[in-house]
Amino acid sequence: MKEEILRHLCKSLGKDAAHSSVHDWRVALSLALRDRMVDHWFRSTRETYETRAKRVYYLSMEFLIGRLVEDMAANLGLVEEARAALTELGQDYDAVVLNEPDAALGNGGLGRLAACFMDLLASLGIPAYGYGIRYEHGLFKQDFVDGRQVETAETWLTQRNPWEFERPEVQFRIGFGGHVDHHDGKAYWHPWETVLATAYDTPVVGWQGKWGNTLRLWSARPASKFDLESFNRGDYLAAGRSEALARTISRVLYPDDTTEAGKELRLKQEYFFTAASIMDLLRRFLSDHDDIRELPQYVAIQLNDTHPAIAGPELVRLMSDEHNLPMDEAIELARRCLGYTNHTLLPEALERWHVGLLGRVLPRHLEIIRAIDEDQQARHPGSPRILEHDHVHMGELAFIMAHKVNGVSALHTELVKSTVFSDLHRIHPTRIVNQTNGITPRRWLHTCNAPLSNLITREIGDGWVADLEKLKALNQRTGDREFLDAFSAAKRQNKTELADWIAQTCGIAVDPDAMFDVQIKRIHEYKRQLMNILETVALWNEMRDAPDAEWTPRVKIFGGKAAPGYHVAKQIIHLINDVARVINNDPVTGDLLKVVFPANYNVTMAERLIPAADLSEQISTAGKEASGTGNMKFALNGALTIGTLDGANVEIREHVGSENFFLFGLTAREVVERRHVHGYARAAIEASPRLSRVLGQIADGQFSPEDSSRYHGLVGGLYDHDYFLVTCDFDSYFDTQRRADQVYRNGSNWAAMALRNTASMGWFSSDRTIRGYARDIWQVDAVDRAGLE
Ligand code: 26Q
Repeated sequence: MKEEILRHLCKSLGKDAAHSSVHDWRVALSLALRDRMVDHWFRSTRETYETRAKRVYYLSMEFLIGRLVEDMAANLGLVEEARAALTELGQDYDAVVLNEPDAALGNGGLGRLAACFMDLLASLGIPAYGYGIRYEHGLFKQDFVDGRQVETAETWLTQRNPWEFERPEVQFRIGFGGHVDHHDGKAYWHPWETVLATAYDTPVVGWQGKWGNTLRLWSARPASKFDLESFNRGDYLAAGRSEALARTISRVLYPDDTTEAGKELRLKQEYFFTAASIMDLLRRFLSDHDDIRELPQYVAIQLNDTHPAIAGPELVRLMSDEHNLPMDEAIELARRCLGYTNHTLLPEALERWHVGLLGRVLPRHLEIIRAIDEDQQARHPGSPRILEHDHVHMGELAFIMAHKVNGVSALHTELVKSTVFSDLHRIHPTRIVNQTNGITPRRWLHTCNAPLSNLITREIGDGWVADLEKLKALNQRTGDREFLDAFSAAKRQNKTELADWIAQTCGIAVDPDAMFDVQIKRIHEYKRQLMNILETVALWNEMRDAPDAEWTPRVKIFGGKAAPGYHVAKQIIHLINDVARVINNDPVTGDLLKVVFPANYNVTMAERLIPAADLSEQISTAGKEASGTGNMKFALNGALTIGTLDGANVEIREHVGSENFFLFGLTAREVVERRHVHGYARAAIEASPRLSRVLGQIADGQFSPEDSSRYHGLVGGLYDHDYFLVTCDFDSYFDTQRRADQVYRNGSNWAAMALRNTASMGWFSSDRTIRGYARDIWQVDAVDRAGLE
């Protein structure tokens, strides 16, 4: 390893060890690790090719990967070797690892899920490709200026990316706009502009390095530096046009995690990567099959939400326009290849495109979508329309073009059946299935939490890393005082390290013995960070009223970004920072209560915070969070959850036991009923002196003396249209928090409950999730190559 690192430093980077920076060492180490992956990777590709195995294609606009060095080293079993090599070379391994920028090619849950799936597909030996966009700028960087969120461009690619292989020979021409000619019963699309999609491949090697898949990300290039044909015709503008489009199309990730109404560039991004991926997989298929009708036997395509839903019409277009299949047969063939995962019920997040826009950008696809719509009507008269009110509904399109549609938690799937897709569900009663989300135990326990991970391995061996259900064995230790102490000590160590980091990055001193209460996720009204900060103020009030009472010291930790155009979410950030400033400087409460909100929450920060959390905040309005995956990461790392009956919380509670979960709040059904009660929010506020007091303080400017009306709008909104029922759940949330306080004060009981959580979370490995997809949707075999030689 030492020699390989030195060789890369010299031969690949052209650097002399004596004059190398941390960055150089990190790139050299990454290249050395990548070398070790390549053999596994080639072997897997060869085997898939030779056995003509069915391949899975996971299409996702987002892959929220984070850092890779530790992950790759862990999967290859090379962590100790790498550490030793760098140490012998006089370098600090930890500093080298920290030098890597996060690959933040995603907004949140959906993108992180795609990254976890890539790990599991490789670990289970399923031949698979992830397809996405190689954004030049990932999710924006967040700073706070006077408590307000300020965004700047993220720059992960300004440094060399050592993991990827550029594939200049893999290129597809992607057309946009223009017109369609019809003659002799055939359609000919003449695009107005064209860009080239070129591939960058990152090898993804699974646990113990036995199998490797490819994450192929597309980057846009001008179709030719100066489109010669147009230039010769004297059409200088056309020649420049494709160059301008190529420069923007893979430039930046859209930072909204709910649909932003009909942005043309977004539609072009979606088509760009979907079309390139479909062309690529068809080319691969046709290189060793003659009959395109066999496609469904060899290809399973999974759509991560509707973002790649244009894959349906694109497949139909290629099969009918280029391979001359009849339209209805093309539709049926495409359907047998496609699966669609729904991640949201929020009406504003369901993608729809104006027909004018879609027809302008993709004229042939609009014709095909109309044909799909007619085909569906002919087979199922009265079926919901894909095209309605001048809009193309991507959810309906994805549903109709997929042979299976899945929700991401049991509750969510039931709601998918009974709400957004109820009519389609009636027509296709076996199409919707559930696949509860999961997380990779490698990143989210083994790598991110060394103290706990080592303790578990000492106790039950290391088999749990590949088979998380083995954690169940820890249930026998919940009465073992010595083991509980060791379990608490591991948590304590993580908390001490986090406290040091908080002191350094935020300048706030926190007590590692206080309860670390963490809410980290995108800032959204439905996720109710607002309720959390209101409860914080209420607690502060009561501590000040009786500072000598028996309190449980707390550190409230927040992390998360708001979409740049989401005004209310940005106000909530501002409020949290304003409240933090006041509370953290209050000598009366002192160490009893601190509020910490480090800027720029990302995967790396999650890896730091989750192992150190005592309490996990999963407090969304019931029925709104499709699943959540952060909730799983916390419980696995021995945090107790305070949460509503929403998304996967329901299943987590069933697995860990209701006595080890702090439940509060209205159910999804009660939420819907309550909204029908006239003036429900005002009534809830008036019935709660505690909440009225807090809202009064915020509205009066107690936390924003320099601008006392700053939160009039936010507080007024709660009185008048508290759509997410912060007011209705507030008292029950506050009381449940106090119950958590009491349990925490009795430390040993808390530790036993936390251990039950860790021990019971095996089912939430994405191992189980991927096996479910393989069995119910893709019809491929999971071969456990991790255990094979
Ligand atoms: C769509 C169109 C235009 C611009 C942006 C978007 C867009 C981008 C990202 C819409 C939605 C998203 C992301 C959604 C998401 O992350 N959903 C989460 O998915 C997780 C994995 O299934 C669930 O656990 C979460 O509950 C769900 O919120």
